[in-house]
Amino acid sequence: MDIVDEMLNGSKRALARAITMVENECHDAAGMMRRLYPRTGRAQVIGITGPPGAGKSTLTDKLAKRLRQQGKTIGIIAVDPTSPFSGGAILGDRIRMNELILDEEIFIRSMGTRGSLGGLSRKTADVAAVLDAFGKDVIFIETVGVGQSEVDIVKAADTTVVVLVPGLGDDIQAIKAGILEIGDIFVINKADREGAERLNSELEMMLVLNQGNLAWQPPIKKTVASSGNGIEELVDAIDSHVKYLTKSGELHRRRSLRAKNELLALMEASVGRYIVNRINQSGRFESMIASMERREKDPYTVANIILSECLK
Ligand SMILES: Nc1nc2c(ncn2[C@@H]2O[C@H](COP(=O)(O)OP(=O)(O)O)[C@@H](O)[C@H]2O)c(=O)[nH]1
Ligand SMILES: [Mg+2]
Repeated sequence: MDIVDEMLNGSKRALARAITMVENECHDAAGMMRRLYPRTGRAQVIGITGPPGAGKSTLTDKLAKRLRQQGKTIGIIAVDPTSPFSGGAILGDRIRMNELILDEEIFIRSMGTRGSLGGLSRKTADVAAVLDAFGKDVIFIETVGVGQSEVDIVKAADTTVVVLVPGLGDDIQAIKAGILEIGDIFVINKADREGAERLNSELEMMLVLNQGNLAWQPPIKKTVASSGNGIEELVDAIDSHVKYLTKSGELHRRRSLRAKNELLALMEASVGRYIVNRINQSGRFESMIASMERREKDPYTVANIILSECLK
């Protein structure tokens, strides 16, 4: 039996190894994905994003426990660019989520972001696909929502939950427009703190301005993740969003857009590699760059020359 067979037989060790292969962009990973892909598309993928310290891990922990009570199996992918650890362990997350690891049906993987900025969203999507093929019912992707790469990561999710907290700098303008657009559900966590009401009304106003007449009005839920307050309501909101996605055809639309983007990104990467290899082999790369340095040629012209030669 090989790793895919073992994994599909339910081996958690094989699952962990398969994920490592994807993470390390192992040569065999593509062959593995070919066999796993037909088994994907069943899991519900939930993105949890927001500023550091907002309570995303605590919230994910509580949501996972709640869903376990409904008999669902869970995978958690924690992506944190602030993690200083190579290979990806986020110490805080590991410790806090340790309790969950005791539950056989919850699989947690922390992913480092070092040295893989561009490919990170694709890797995260692939790790989610592996968990999906393994048979996890619900997959959480926790990511620090600060920049474009995090927004890209969250695109792998069916439902995106944006977690905010009162008092993170008084100014709601600090909340980037990008994060308002990706939120299907907004959570004001640490609602036990002062300023939750004000954040709520400010957020309501921004969402009204932002949404025009969308079929789905992103709800705002208040939670205290550390005590579990509001988790039930959040689970209900996620359920409603899934129902909306299915009924409206939006799930299908999102997933086909995702498939298209995945394919485009993969092709861009491999065409790029192919061209760089060719030009390196020809030994003319350096001289072309030198001609740019001398301002004899501009980068557009050079790129065009290379492309037309390669595509002949
Ligand atoms: N007061 C309060 N603290 C919370 C709440 N939720 C999480 N915390 C605490 O906030 C800190 C950061 O939480 P964590 O889940 O690691 O945040 P993350 O960085 O977004 O994943 C931890 O010390 C949590 O115990 C909450 O609702 N209220
Ligand atoms: Mg966290």
